[in-house]
Amino acid sequence: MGPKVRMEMHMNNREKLLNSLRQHLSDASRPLHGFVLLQGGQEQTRYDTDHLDLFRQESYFAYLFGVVHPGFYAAIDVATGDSILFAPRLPSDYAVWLGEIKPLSYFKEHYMVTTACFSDEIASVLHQHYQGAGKPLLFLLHGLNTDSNNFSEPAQFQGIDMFDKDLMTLHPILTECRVIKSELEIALIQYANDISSEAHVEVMRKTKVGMKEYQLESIFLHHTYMYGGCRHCSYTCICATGDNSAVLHYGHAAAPNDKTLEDGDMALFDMGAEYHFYGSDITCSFPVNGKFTSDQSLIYSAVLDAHNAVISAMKPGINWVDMHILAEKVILESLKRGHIILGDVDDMMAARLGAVFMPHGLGHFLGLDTHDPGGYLKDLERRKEPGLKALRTIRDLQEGMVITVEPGCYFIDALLLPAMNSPETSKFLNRETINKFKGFGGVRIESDVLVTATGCYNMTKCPRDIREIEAVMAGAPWPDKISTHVG
Ligand code: LEU
Repeated sequence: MGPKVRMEMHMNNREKLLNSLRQHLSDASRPLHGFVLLQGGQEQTRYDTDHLDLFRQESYFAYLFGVVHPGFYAAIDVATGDSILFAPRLPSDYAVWLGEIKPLSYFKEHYMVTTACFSDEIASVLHQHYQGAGKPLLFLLHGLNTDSNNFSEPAQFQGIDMFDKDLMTLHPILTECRVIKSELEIALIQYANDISSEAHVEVMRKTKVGMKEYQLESIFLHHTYMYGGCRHCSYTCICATGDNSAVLHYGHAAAPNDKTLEDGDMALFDMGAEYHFYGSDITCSFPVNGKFTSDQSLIYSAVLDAHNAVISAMKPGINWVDMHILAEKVILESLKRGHIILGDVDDMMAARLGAVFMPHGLGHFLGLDTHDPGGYLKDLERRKEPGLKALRTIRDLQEGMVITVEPGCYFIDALLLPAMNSPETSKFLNRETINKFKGFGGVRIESDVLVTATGCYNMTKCPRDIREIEAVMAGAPWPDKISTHVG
């Protein structure tokens, strides 16, 4: 079962925000008062029906307060550091249909905040607490998510007009707090990784020709929920086999992991569980019949070499774009050795040939969100070149970042055909061998990696070498004892 959740983690997160915010305000010679005010997520019904989707807290709110209930607000007093939760006032029949109506004292104690009040009291409570002159100031969360291009919605409540609002300050500061993980956050990400790694091994062992892709998805979900207490996944499971493994985000409603596994197919399973809001993001690729062919070994080894080369090079100060380029180069060199591409690898790099085989970025921050925010600090601009423009961050690595390393190599007609017709890239492509790989799909190997003071640590513990995978699929025990690091 999952480890006990420690609310101190959220207290520490609030402390970290307060320190950064106060520092920022004093650097700008601004007064150190006002309130950080966040609105938590609301429960949603399915269209016009009363079917309730299972609620999952909004991630910034979860980061600071750890609240699992919908309909909350919360404030932090910048001057005193006091934290105040605002709970919805529930109707009495909540007790009949949904369970005990918890008293405010429960929320105060359970979530380790200074005070708990009702959400219809926000304006009056904050006015009482305020110690500055004039209207109290609210620091509201408003900013761009650079993965979705959506803006976070600033809090709204009755009486907000009685406050001054600052929409600019909070978002970049709070986002930056989330980029560097604390020990307690790392422990949760490690736990999500441990149980998900174990579930991937279970999937590998149970995979047989003739099964449906969704049966493997089901084994993963069962394992992480049954043995790990993980009710949520970090994202929709991608259980792709055969040519589906060249569809980067396969597994969605219109491509629902429903192909039958055929002898000779590669599988690409990208699945990660979430535990107390913190996630994992892991991909394993292997032949469904348990034995690599030489073509499969060629592509798999190209990707594994890239994965390992990046992890060997990662340490604070290394730039992520350089890691992407390193992965591309290792893959192109292997493809050249396999006569899939021809010519000089540096010329290929200049022609951005790598993006034909790996159109996505090498990896992204991971935490409360699968694509954790903070990839593009203010003033950092996205690159324009194919492949590089898909990077979800271009930052230098820092100790405490958790980032996925997920090189891939795919045979995607929608990219190969134009590349064969383009004067810049066609000369590198060996049509004859590439045609042999039609329908191959692709390979991705993805681990979650923590940047340490001197290098990095791979938090994912799945069989990666070809021999390890073949042995595990043939029934050998997976030797690494998977231990939880939560304490
Ligand atoms: N996680 C990747 C990304 O950066 C996509 C994945 C399907 C390779 O979007």
